[in-house]
Amino acid sequence: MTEMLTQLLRPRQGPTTAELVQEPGRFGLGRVPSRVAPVATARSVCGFCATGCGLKVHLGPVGNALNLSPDSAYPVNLGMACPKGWEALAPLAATDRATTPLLRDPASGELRPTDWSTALNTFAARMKAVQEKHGKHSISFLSTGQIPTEEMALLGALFKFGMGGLHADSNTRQCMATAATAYKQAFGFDAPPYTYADFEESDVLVFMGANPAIAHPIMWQRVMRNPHDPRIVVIDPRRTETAMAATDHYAVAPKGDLWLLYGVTHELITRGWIDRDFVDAHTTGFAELSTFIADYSPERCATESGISAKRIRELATMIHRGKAVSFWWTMGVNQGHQSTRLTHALINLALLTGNIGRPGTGANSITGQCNAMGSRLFGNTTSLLGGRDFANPQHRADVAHLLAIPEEVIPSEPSLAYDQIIDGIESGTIRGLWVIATNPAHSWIHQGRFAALREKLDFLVVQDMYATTETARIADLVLPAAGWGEKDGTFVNSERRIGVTRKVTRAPGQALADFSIFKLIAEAWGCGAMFEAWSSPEATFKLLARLSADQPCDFSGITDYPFLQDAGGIQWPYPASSDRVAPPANTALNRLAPARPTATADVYQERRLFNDGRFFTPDQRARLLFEAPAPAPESPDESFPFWLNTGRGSSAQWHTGTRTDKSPVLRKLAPKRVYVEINPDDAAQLGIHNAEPVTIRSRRASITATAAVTPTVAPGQVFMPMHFAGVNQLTYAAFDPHSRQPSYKACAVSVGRT
Ligand SMILES: Nc1nc2c(c(=O)[nH]1)N[C@H]1C(S)=C(S)[C@@H](COP(=O)(O)OP(=O)(O)OC[C@H]3O[C@@H](n4cnc5c(=O)[nH]c(N)nc54)[C@H](O)[C@@H]3O)O[C@H]1N2
Ligand SMILES: Nc1nc2c(c(=O)[nH]1)N[C@H]1C(S)=C(S)[C@@H](COP(=O)(O)OP(=O)(O)OC[C@H]3O[C@@H](n4cnc5c(=O)[nH]c(N)nc54)[C@H](O)[C@@H]3O)O[C@H]1N2
Ligand code: SF4
Ligand SMILES: [Mo]
Repeated sequence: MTEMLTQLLRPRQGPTTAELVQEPGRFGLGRVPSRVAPVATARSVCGFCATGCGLKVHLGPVGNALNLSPDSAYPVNLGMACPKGWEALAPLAATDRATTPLLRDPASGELRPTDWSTALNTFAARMKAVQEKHGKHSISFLSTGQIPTEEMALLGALFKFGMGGLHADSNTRQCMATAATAYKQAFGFDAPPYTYADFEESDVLVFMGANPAIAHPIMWQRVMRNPHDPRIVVIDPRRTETAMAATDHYAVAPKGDLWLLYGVTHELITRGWIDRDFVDAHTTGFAELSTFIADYSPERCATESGISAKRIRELATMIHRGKAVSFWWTMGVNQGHQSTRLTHALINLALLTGNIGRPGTGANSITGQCNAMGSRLFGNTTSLLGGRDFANPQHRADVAHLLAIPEEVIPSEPSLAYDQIIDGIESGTIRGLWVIATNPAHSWIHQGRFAALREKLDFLVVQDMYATTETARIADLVLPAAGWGEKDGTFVNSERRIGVTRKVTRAPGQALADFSIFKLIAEAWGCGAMFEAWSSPEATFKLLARLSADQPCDFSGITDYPFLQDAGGIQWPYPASSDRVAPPANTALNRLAPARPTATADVYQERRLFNDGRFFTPDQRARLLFEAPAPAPESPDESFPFWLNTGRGSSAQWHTGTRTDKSPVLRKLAPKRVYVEINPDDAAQLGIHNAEPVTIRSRRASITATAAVTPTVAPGQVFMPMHFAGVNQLTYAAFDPHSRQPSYKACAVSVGRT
């Protein structure tokens, strides 16, 4: 360990971030200090959202990042970027970066700087002590969708195969668990089928519970480039920026979506507006669905969905008339008490109407974080490396063989989900927690309960870029991590495109790449030899490519980072066997031209799944799944008369703000204080004026916010952005039973003048 540590901490060429901070204005919207001219450019992908835009980072004479611009040759963003992308370098220069490990001093109770050796030895000794006292499975980690796949895979492998842990999850549970679960159940694999070209090729686009104009601005730009004069339908209780720009807004009642979609399905089936050939050849469950849906006439669905029978029929007609209809969804669907079945209701619409596998179609989950897709495939939490199943002996044997590790170290039991890990901490079965690149003390649902858990943990480790996050401040040990731009690796974006992210500047002080931290922990734990082949991010990538072979996500044809980079990123699947003559079974390799291509930017750029109607289930048929709608676990009543909806507030704010709050440019573009949007009628009735402070109460907490009186929220509803810490004190911890994703967007509150 000592040798590895010395090597990693050896002063490297180029200035440190701290030195760069001394030159104000050096980062940002294209500002290059006059005396430093870029001498080279590195191509990278953005580390915020899952759009995965290509960025060109311009480097100074000593190889350090000066500024950046969007990459016009990258097939995702075509030269565009949103404010976060333009400002991606600014958070690296923040003054509150964690620059040394910090250990809580028992005497003073304060976090104090320590050296890496002490930090690593403490990590190993205290986690092992917890395991000895409370059992192997009494330690746990909560990780992320925001570090490269190579790091995520190393973490998952280290924890489960090296440290003997079992219970681990990531913030993708808060975000993508529903889409992943629904795809697995319906398609047999977690496989979003689309490519971004579909935004431009549909003539009807249905967005449900998605606000891409704010949350995925560059995807929205792709929609705006659509030349087919499309119908754009937005299903959202709020009149969002996306809804305003759409052709049709369906202001569905909060959590009324299942009723709406069942009304539409009823209309499609009773009118015979379905693609019977496709349904018969490629799906199962149609007879059962037809029987079930008979009870869901548009008239019956109107009351609960808040949408008139006439408009339900109009939506069915639009879908029927569309030549290429695509269905897109994000958190308004994934975060709900019945979210998996709601996702299936959308997937059913695509399957019933044969809108899948062709340009401009699909049942398409939009991903949130830059590498949520990598986390889903290689996090080694819910599924075994490469989208495999821990319970399947053959899968365990394959992984053991490929990694040259004993089969016995691979657990066969499933891990607890995030909320169950939290329950485990509450009940005392989980005593050691390691939090990597997520900030649950702000983002997890029902914070009051989360805060109380700190007392129950024997050891809390937080590995983050900043020592100031809500979670880092309550840790026993803080491990300082390098961030995006300070390390190499790959991300998998929303359309399954694997892209390379590059180290373009040095991490400050003694902060290390998460990859290096995991390697050092493996050494300190005594299992370093198991990860010898994982010698660098790129070596790990090659290992993962081999691990992906013969899986639906097979990318074994990608040889190395330069190949990937030259190609402008590559969407999986890209099997070695495609070599690269014919499309592999099960997939459509659209626009694939030459028989023996080289990896150039105009080859292999767009592909979608399922053009042959063959899915990844054992019988290759997709499943039509459904369930009767159930009321939300908490809904407004006399004492708490409003629905509280939460989500993204502005395109300049990222989640808990640890990164975006560090950019002066982004701070200017974002609201300063927590606010609550309330309808003018409700405000008038309560005597509330715009911009005055109000108190929001739920059964769990009460917080003060600034009133934003606006007709974009319907009467009886209020909306708060998730970027401010108090919001999750109000939320109610309900979960979808299949995906265990929290229902962040529906609880009951009261609003009153402060
Ligand atoms: N600027 C910015 N961009 C981001 C992020 C960020 O923090 N900031 N985060 C990224 C991540 S991780 C994610 S997951 C995505 C999230 O992207 P989105 O899901 O698009 O964003 P949200 O605002 O969370 O939720 C979308 C919409 O769901 C609606 N909604 C609420 N309840 C319901 C309901 O019952 N039915 C329906 N149909 N709609 C409902 C809300 O009104 C909201 O407009 O954004 C990504 N992009
Ligand atoms: N009320 C409400 N709550 C929500 C939501 C909602 O819609 N409403 N949305 C949910 C969703 S979809 C999501 S995805 C979550 C997001 O919730 P979080 O994941 O908790 O939010 P982030 O602020 O992105 O936290 C990421 C942390 O990782 C750190 N970090 C960044 N890069 C690196 C790195 O390379 N290495 C390390 N070690 N650390 C790094 C950052 O500093 C930050 O502290 O919030 C969820 N919470
Ligand atoms: S849209 Fe997403 S990936 Fe593109 S620049 Fe903005 S944050 Fe980055
Ligand atoms: Mo997310």
